Amino acid sequence: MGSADRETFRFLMLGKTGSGKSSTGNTILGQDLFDADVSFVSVTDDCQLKAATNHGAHIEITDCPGLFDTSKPNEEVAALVMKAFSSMTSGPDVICYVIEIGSYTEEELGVYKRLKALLDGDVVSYMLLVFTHGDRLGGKGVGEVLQRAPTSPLLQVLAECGDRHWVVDNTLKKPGSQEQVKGLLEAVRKMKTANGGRSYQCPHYVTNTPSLAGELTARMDSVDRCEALGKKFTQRLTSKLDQTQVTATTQRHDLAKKTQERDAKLRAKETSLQQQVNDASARLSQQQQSVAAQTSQVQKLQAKQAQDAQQRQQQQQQLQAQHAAALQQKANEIATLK
Ligand SMILES: Nc1nc2c(ncn2[C@@H]2O[C@H](COP(=O)(O)OP(=O)(O)O)[C@@H](O)[C@H]2O)c(=O)[nH]1
Ligand SMILES: [Mg+2]
Repeated sequence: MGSADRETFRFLMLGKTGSGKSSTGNTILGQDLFDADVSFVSVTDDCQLKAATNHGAHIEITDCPGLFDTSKPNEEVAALVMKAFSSMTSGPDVICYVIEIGSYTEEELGVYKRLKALLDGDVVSYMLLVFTHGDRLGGKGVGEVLQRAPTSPLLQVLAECGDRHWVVDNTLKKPGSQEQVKGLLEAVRKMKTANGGRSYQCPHYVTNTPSLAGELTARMDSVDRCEALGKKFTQRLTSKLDQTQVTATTQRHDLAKKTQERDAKLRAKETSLQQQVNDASARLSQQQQSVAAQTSQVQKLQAKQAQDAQQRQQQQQQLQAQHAAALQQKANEIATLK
């Protein structure tokens, strides 16, 4: 069977120098055709195309170094993108955005945005995030690792690429290394079907003309301008936030002072009221004592009056008895005289 009849997969490898593009290319090809660079320096900016048969498929890989190096001026990045696309025999079936697990910065997100600006809207349907250094995960899924970093700019990229990702450990030897590749080819097959079997064709890169280069640079500059505007906006927001915080602190102090004053006033009022209540109850208790004393005096007087009345009654009775006896005696004397 000639390579024309075989199932074909075309990969474009993008990513920062040292992220593991060449090593991943070799893992996918099943042989070391790219030079893996231990010095972490992009030796050449030239795109390299390597092809091999692996897992019964014809695999073409274009390694495009330097594109994600943040120090590169926009014109150079634009030229590299043109070079990468024009060096492929046909557009890529999958664009591998190669990222070393555990290292992703806002700066890299900026480069990703620039790349998107250079291509067209369809590009995200062809993107697959490749996380190298899978040996660091220790059996955990990359999703689990990202969940622990909810603010990572990588989450935005992952979401844009429909959560398509592949974790690779390029240190594995065969057959382990090739078990991973089987999984990758399965995922790419699904992507090809989802993309209607069409490889990625960016209409801008059919011809490589100076006017095109100009347009690309303009696109990149517009991303720069957006970023600058974003930064200004963030600065304005930050300064507003600072002002708000100062105002809030002043208001908090004022409020605390007012609360203290009000509390002191309330405490003074409470003390004065308590004093009044104490005075009133002291007065009340004095009055109660005096009423009790008066009542006891009245009771004594009443008892004395009752005693006097009884004495008077007794004396009256005695007088009456004496009077009656005297009258009887007189009556008896009169009767004797008669
Ligand atoms: N431990 C480990 N090292 C890796 C892995 N992939 C790449 N490397 C190492 O990372 C360094 C850079 O890799 P390379 O493929 O040259 O990166 P490139 O600049 O993107 O092409 C090399 O030393 C590789 O051996 C991986 O999955 N695990
Ligand atoms: Mg390389």
